[in-house]
Amino acid sequence: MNTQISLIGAPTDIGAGMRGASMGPEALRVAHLTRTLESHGLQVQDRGNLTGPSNPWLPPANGYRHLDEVVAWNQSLHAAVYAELQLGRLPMVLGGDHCLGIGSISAVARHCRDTGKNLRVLWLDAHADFNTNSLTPSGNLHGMPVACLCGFGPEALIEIGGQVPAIHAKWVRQIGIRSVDQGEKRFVHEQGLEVFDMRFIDEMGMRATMEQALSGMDDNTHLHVSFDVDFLDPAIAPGVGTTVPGGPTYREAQLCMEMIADTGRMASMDVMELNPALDERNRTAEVAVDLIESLFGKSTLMRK
Ligand code: EXY
Ligand code: MN
Ligand code: MN
Ligand code: MN
Repeated sequence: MNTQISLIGAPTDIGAGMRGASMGPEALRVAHLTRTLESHGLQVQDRGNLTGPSNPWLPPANGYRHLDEVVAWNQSLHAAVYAELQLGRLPMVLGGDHCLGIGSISAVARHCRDTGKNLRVLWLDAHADFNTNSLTPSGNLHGMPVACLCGFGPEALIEIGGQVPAIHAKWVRQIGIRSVDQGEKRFVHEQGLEVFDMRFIDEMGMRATMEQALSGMDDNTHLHVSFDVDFLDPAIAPGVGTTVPGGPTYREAQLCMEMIADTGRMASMDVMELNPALDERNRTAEVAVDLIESLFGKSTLMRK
């Protein structure tokens, strides 16, 4: 795996239904993200934070809240992630809310087109994030990034990566899903997204789930991990705006990350939706850093 990591802070809550995810990047830094990665022999460059429009806190217009601002943040993130990939580095986006997945993953998809790689996206989340402006109950764009990436969304967002759609639904595997809106659920089925929901994980266990979700990759696969912190059970991760009970436990989440690390294929990632305003003494940020450590192959005594 690439050992040259670039941290890109995107301090905004522009697509969320609650304020506070804008403080996510700093909370991850306070939880010693850089030092922790360095302790595993990784070379980390913290590129600091992107800047963008502030949150005007307005109601939806045409089914979208803050569309212009969401576009601006994602354009800027797209450029930053693409630049790091061109330098041969592994970009780690520190969100920020999950609408930023559009800028991040569209950049990864563009890089994969440039280099002839096959893209696989692992979407770790309580939510499918597959709403459109007609399906959304809220207008919040953090509930729509996967749909936008698959070509369903406002023009200015779906074309950020230069090709529409940026990705195909069949490249995506969603894990940990347990909150999907009615219309969104139909659309997920219609588009054929592969979803390993909590029912599946309950019945099959995390190991079999990850074996399936990670199957079919090869030396030419670029694996992108989009980690929405609300993937985790709220008992271990209260610091998010949209907690949903019944998520993976600490050990299940660790195993998920460890199995991703074992593939050696992860080449870009996001850490999204951490909301320090809702956290308790930064403990959700600390859990996120623990899990990121496992994503980069922190091993126990049992393995090399
Ligand atoms: N499905 C709901 C909506 O679209 O408003 C909630 C979305 C929450 C999205 C979080 C970040 O993953
Ligand atoms: Mn590359
Ligand atoms: Mn999400
Ligand atoms: Mn979520």
